[in-house]
Amino acid sequence: MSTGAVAAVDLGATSGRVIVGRVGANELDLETVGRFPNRPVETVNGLHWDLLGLYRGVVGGLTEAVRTEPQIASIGIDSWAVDYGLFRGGRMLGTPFHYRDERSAAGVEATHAVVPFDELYRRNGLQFLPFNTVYQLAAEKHGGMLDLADMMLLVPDLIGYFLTGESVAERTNASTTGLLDVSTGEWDTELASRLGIPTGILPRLVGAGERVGSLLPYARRELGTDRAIDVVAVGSHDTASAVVAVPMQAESAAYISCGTWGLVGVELETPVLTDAAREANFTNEGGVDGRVRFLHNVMGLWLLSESVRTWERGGDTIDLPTLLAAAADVTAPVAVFDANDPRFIAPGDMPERIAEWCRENGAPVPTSHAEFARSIVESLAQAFADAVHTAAELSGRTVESIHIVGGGSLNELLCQVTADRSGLPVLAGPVEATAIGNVLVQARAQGFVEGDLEALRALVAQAFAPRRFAPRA
Ligand code: LFR
Repeated sequence: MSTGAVAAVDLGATSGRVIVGRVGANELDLETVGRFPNRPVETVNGLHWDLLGLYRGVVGGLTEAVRTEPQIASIGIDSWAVDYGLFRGGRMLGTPFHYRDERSAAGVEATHAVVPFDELYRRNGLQFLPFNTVYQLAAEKHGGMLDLADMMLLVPDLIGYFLTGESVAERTNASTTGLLDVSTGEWDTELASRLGIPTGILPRLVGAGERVGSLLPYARRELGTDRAIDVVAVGSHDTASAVVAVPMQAESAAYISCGTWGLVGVELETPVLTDAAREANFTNEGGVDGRVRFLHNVMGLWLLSESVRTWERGGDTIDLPTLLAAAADVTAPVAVFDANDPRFIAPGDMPERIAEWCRENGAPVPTSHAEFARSIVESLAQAFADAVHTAAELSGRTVESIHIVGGGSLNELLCQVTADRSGLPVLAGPVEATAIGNVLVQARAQGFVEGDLEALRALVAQAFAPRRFAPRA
């Protein structure tokens, strides 16, 4: 085995980045070479992702990647889940919608009228989220777009298609559509047909580690390279890549991948499809190497970022570290609200919605930015702790520690309060778990490292030793 370099493209809900990873048997090193904002756009028909703007950012970042490391062996792409572009004859039909667009509500009703939720759960194992692809497609049907399309590509696969011309659906992300059979891991074409979704739009499935294709000539010119660099499928659902890089002992640990969302769960070998799991709204998403990500979506740092956005729109300037320090100093009792309340999904005035929840539930309404921030942190930590305990109960696992990775692992108050509220030690980091998971799966495909996920996680633990937060009495 020799050391080599790969490029990871990681698209998040607020920003995208391109990272060069250098990996060898005892080496794991990351260098961020590109960063660009992801700014959703609201137009007359709803909330969209600026897909071409994102693609421009990807191309810029990859240009820098090949300049920094001309011999990169491959490129891997991950992003948030569920969202997609529709195509006809290779041409994108319109601008992809953002999962927070409220049009999917109508799709939920239409879908459940044909296939009730408990049957859906038996077939796809997914928690109910109003924006699961299957509901969004039902809304497209209503708009007539679905009949025009001959191909659907999830966001990371769509970027890969622009680079290589190859259309595939990577399995971890395909598992979030609601159209993948949880038992076989193949498209559930019977379900799709019953829902009026043309099965011809579903691309060929590929697994993490498989080669997708190589850069098209135009893309090589754009990137300033004459090498036909391969695009390799990674855990293209960002959470799947993040879980690869959690430095945990999977049999006794829970993980929280905390960014915009807090994805809280355990890694299993087989799905849990019980009534109790369905009622607790736990999902069985596909992991790398056929593992199961048994988890629940908690609202995450979105509550904080959307509050900050509201205050800034109102003319205030917010410095996040200062706000969190002030939140840590709050001594007044603050409300612990239900962070999972659906009223917090759509963009908007988050502080007002939190205040509204408090008034409805007889809880103290926060009176300052610091109190709001503290209330958000306490509420997230409580929801995290509850989800960890539920995951353990539903899966029969004994959980002895909680790993927090992603942006939330830098939030010391959140890590400490999660330890306090769960009564379990919290191990924080790495912050760039998603990019690391993306890099490692490519590095393994290239032969720079070998072994199962445990071997990859050992490498992560060695390169990025987690920080420990012990629960306080
Ligand atoms: C996290 C994430 C979650 C998914 C949500 C919407 O970035 O991918 O796993 O439920 O975004 O796609």
